[in-house]
Amino acid sequence: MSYDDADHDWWQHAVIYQIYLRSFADGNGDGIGDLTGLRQRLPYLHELGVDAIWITPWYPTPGVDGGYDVSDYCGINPEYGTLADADAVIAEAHRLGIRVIADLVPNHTSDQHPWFRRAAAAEPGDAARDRYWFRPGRGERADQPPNNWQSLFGGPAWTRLTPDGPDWYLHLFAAGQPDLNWTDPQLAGEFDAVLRFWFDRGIDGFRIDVAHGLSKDPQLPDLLAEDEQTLLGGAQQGHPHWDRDETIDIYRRWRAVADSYDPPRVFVAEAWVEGTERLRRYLSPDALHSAFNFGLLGCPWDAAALRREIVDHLAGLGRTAPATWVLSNHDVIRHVTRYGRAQTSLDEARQRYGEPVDLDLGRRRARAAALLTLALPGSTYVYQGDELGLAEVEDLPAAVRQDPNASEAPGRDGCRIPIPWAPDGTPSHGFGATDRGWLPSPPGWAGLSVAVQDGDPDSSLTLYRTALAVRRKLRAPGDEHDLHWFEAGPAVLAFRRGALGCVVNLGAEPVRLNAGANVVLSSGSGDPGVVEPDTAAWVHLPAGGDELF
Ligand code: TEU
Ligand code: CA
Repeated sequence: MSYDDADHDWWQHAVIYQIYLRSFADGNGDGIGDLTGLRQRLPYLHELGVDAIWITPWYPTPGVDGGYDVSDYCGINPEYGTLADADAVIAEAHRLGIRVIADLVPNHTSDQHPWFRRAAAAEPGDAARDRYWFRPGRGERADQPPNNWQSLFGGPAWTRLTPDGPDWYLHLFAAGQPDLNWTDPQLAGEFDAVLRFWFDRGIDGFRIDVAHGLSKDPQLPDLLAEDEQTLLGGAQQGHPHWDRDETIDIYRRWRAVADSYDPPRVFVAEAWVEGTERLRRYLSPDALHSAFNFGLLGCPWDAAALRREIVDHLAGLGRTAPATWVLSNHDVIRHVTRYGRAQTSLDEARQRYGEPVDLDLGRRRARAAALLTLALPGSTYVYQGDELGLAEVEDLPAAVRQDPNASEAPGRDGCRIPIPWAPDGTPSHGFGATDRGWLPSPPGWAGLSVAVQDGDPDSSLTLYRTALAVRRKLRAPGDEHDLHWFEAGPAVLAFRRGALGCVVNLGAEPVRLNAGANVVLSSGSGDPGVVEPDTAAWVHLPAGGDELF
């Protein structure tokens, strides 16, 4: 299989698999995932049937925030390999028909990036300083932060450059991640060169980290009220550091670069903004192609709530951009665990971390959710391990945890555990040749490993493989914006996208399908004509039929 180079719209209907590189596959046995490991496992992704992979940051980094602290945008972290290894991954992925999306981190660099070192060494007032946000502290001794902004990882968003000097620098994330100043006249050109560097190497697009954060109000005013200090500050017009209109001008410039390539390269924005209306501002034929929709991350397992999310997202986007669907990623509690605890929001899921959880129920619902999101119009993201039904690992000892994010204690390590490949008796279940990975694996994960699930008709892996194959087969051009709902009671989601009908039962009673319904896939087991509670079924509806019930 290979893809069609002339299909410039592939991103409108793609299934994109997120590679958390450090935890995917270890090629040299040092316990850390790497590019050789990824290349060796590309056939697995080919067999899974994904259209593209998004690889989390692979650049040189001190590793303060899992590589989201970049010290060289045009290199490869030696732990992960070399530029030649990256080239080999890109070439081999393309040979297998898989497109490659890299991760761009334009909101901040590492404090070890030469730009920051140069800026920090320069005198106040020197032009080198303009690349970041330096300000004198408040108070007579300048020992108070310049304003009241808070880091997303906890504490003030400012760190003093030297213990006694007047100047502080801004970091909306860790202190090792100083925020870039996008009003610096040279910076845009620097990033154009970074885009070209990777596009020239053949990558198909970029995921843009913190895409809602690049521009700041140059006055750096205090946030007014406690409630403005939230991540989703975009509800207020003119938030001083989130979701500002100037940011979109940066993306217009990037789009011109992406469009100058053949085939054109694409962008997906990680923009945490308030609602699809605001997200839409980023999306247009002269700005970004698509953006993650995080609506499902906090959505409870509830038919009305899910339907509202789906309807609002599709209506909010109109035809400006394809819908996107995300159930999990490397920043949030895995959805097997969220659904097993029946949380009603992402915040609640975080508050209930470590509480008793029904993982059988969570897995049952996660299987149904997979069929739901893979049937919807648009593109769907699968986070590595979703296809195996992995749950959050919540009992990691504090001593092995690495995530600096103190505001989401105990951090995000529990969704970043190495992938279990085979029950080979090693503690990391075949992840690498060494005893254990950079984070320890639960002993029980041997039974969830790829080799165990491979070929088992009831496994989560088999469900995903079959679903992706059916999705590919039944898709027709034009399906991207097509969704037709059927009314089947308050606890049931039933809809058709082109020739694919989907019924999800979120209630307590079984739902019987029409006797003639051609059920092609079920997330449950037993009679395919009955959709049991917490399961979903796919029905082939040729010629847009409606014979579901
Ligand atoms: O995340 C952006 C971000 O806002 C995160 O704080 C996220 O909202 C939070 O973890 C949700 O639980 C991106 C990356 O995905 C994340 O891994 C990085 O830590 C962050 O940027 C800084 O680069
Ligand atoms: Ca390795």
